[in-house]
Amino acid sequence: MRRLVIVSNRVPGLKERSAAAGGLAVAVRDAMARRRKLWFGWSGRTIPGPTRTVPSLTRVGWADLATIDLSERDYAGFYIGFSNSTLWPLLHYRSSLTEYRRRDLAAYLAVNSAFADALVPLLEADDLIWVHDYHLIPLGAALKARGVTTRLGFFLHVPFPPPELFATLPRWEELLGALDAYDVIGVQTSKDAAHLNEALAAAGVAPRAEPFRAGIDPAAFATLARRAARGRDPLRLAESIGGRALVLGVDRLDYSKGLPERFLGFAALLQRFPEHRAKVTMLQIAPISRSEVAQYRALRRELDELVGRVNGEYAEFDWTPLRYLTRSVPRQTLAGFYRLARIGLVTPIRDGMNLVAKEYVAAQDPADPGVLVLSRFAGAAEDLPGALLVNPVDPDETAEALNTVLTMDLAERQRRWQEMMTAVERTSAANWAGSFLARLEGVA
Ligand code: GDG
Repeated sequence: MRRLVIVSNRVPGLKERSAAAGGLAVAVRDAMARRRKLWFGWSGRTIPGPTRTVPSLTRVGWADLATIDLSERDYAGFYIGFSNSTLWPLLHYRSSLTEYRRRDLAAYLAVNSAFADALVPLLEADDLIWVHDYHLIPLGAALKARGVTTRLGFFLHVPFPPPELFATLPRWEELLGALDAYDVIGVQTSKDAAHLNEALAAAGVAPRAEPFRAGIDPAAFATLARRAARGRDPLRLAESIGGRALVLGVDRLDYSKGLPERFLGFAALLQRFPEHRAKVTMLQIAPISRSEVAQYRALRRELDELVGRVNGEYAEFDWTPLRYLTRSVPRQTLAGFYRLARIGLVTPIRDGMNLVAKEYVAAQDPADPGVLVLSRFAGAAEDLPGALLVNPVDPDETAEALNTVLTMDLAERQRRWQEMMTAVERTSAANWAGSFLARLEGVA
């Protein structure tokens, strides 16, 4: 069996084992347990400079890891700049948040070249190379320029916007032209594929993208949640909500996730359906991310204020409606929290897939399942017909969906859960990675 070389901006599993439990890592580890694997990427460290192109090698139980350190300048231009201040907002349809600086694009191209310089000496003749996400669009072309002839695949984890929007990016044709180096290009949904293919055609580039729906390991996550529900922290949470219904949100603190709109939706529930006051508690876990980017800091300030306002307005002396944590919690605890929640509230303004939605479904007790309230703009909405779909920018619509679930009978919750769980199993991580690699190997 050919060795698999995975390239992504960050390499999982470097520090603790639990870090390897994120969506992409789990998918790859479980789907290809029998293959030899090399995972290459940035170490997460910056150095005064210049970027190192001699990788550090580590062996963990399930893969060989190779990483390089980025110079502080490259980190600023490549990661903070072009990746997360230009491409991230643009790919999430947020052109008004999109910044553009020529020097950031130069750093983006330079880091992709540095990745290629560092990776080439580690390659074997018949490796399969699978490159992940928007940070590394030009990597395939940089590898080919250095004489790599093996099969190259690329997967975009985030959405692709309508072509007119993408074309607001200076030199967009050139960036898409770099995709020509890949043998297989995967995106999350058929809509993303249609948009990207239209943009590729407009740029006169020949390759075509196909959807491969990302997912989780449903059986493993269900087991984790069942066990975790008896753990210390989930029991403490259950005790502290004292029989109230729990509404749970879990997202990186990111403007694509619709957090302010979600809090307004919860406030609208309390305002318009006062019968639920003091009978429902919302918990939002929102680990801080990308705090070097100004818009993320502004979002955090906005949320701090909004949470204070909602609680100030609706709290009782013995009931806090909205609990908000910007810390991350261990994966196992998270699984136990999902299982306790009557409602999983997942309302991104735009999201490639959204694995939280699938994790929430897999974590439920089949005998007494909760219900997912999901944004119609998450990729997962295409997969999960049993969810209540909402337009996240309308707080009243979110409030109405919350009220519907809070008054839903057990039979309907079970029917919806069954439908969703079947879909989560069908679109598992193993199927996602397996079908992508089968295409890459040329057997499907
Ligand atoms: C990108 C695309 C696409 C979150 N908080 C904690 C925590 N998490 C874990 C969740 C889940 C993962 O992080 C988040 O995955 P999502 O898919 O929901 O969102 P992104 O991070 O934006 O991922 C997305 C995905 O790539 C895969 O293709 O679906 O559209 O944006 O696994 O559980 N984990 C722990 N503590 C936390 O506090 N341990």
